[in-house]
Amino acid sequence: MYRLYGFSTQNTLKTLYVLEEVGADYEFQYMNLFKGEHKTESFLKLNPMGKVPVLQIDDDSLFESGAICRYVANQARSSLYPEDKLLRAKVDQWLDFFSMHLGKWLSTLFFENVIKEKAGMGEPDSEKCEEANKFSLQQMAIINDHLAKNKYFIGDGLTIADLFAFAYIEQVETFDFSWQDFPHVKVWFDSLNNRDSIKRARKIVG
Ligand SMILES: N[C@@H](CCC(=O)N[C@@H](CS)C(=O)NCC(=O)O)C(=O)O
Repeated sequence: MYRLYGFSTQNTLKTLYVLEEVGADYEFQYMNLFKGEHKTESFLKLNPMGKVPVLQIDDDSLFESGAICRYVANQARSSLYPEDKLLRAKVDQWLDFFSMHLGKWLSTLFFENVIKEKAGMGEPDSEKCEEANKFSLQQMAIINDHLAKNKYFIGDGLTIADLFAFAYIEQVETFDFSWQDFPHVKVWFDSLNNRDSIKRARKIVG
């Protein structure tokens, strides 16, 4: 059985979506980041960066949400991480795209507009928001074109790329954002939003 240490934000949610989608046997350990539970000596042994998520696997553990998503899908021999090498590389391509580009910008907007207020960290930084907004809109247009031609990120089959992307994109629901220019992303978003795995995972983090 796995144990996932996590919080209620996108990096944990990605991994929960994959665990739920493959029907993995796991328990969830909520880490209250506002109370610094991720900086204790025992947690730093699991992830020296002091960040969540961390997946404990018997006496071993894994950090970095992308690595966790790949491992869980691989262990389950799930088509969420296809065996074909090129399809697998395409899944990796989208995971990298979201970590390095669109997901990073959307997470900046989420942090500035939502987390800062919750944590009493002051007002959003307007320069950071402006930059993140500009790149988010440019890159949403790129995936809107892609999803106009593909039901999911990799053609017709759901993969971890969709679940990973969804965790970043759902953050737009928490701040001022219009779907108007991104109708194909919205269709894809709604189809994932209705999945039982996503609903179950959300209940777990509360
Ligand atoms: N690249 C890491 C990022 C993990 C990360 O930044 N987690 C945040 C929560 S979403 C965290 O633990 N922040 C607490 C901190 O940095 O002190 C991943 O994908 O797992």
